[in-house]
Amino acid sequence: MARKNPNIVITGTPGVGKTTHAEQLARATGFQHLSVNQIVKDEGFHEGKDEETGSWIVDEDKLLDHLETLPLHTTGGYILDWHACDLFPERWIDLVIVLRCDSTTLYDRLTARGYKGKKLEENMDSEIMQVLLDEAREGYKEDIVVELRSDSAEDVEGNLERIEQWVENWRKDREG
Ligand code: DAT
Repeated sequence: MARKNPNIVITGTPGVGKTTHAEQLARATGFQHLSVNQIVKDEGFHEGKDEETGSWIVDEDKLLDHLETLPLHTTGGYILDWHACDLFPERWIDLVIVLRCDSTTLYDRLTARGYKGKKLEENMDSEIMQVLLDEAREGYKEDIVVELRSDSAEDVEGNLERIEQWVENWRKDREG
C-alpha cells in the first residue's frame, strides 16, 4: 500500500538537537514523533545500562518488533528520533536528516546535560568523526540523506522550513 505521508528519520550525536527539531516538526506537520530512546526506556527494550558510559544496551530485536506493529510502513507520517539509524528498514524511510553541531557548542550542551568522562569523550569523538552521517550514507540511498547544521535557533527555524517544504513536495509528487 502506498503511504499517504512520508516517514522521516532525525538522527545525529546526542545533543545536536534531534528532540528540538522532531517536536517542532511534529507540531507543524501533525506527524507522530517517535522518541526511540524513550520507547526503549518505557517498554524495557534493553538489557540494562553500559556501566562505563551509562547508555542503554538496546535489545534491537524487541525494538524492531514493536516498531513493526505501528502503521509506519502503511500510513506513514512518523518522525523517528534516535542517535542511530541503521536499524530502520530502508523501505520504511523517505528522508534521513542528520543534524550536525559545532564541537564547542556540543561540548557545552553535553556538559550542561551532565555528561562527563568516557560518555562525554565518546560522543564528542562521534560528532567530530561524523559517525552518524557515515552510518546514514551507508544505510540509505544518497539522495534521501540530508546533513543540516544545528548550532543556533536560526538554524532550527531554517531547517524546519526546509523540511516542511520537502514534505509538501513529497505529497504533491504523489498526488499527480
Ligand atoms: P538531542 O535530542 O539530539 O539529544 P536536544 O534537542 O535535546 O538534542 O538538544 C539538546 C540541547 O541543546 C537542548 O537544551 C536544546 C539545545 N539545542 C538543540 N539544538 C539547538 C540549536 N540549533 N540552537 C540552540 N540550541 C539548541
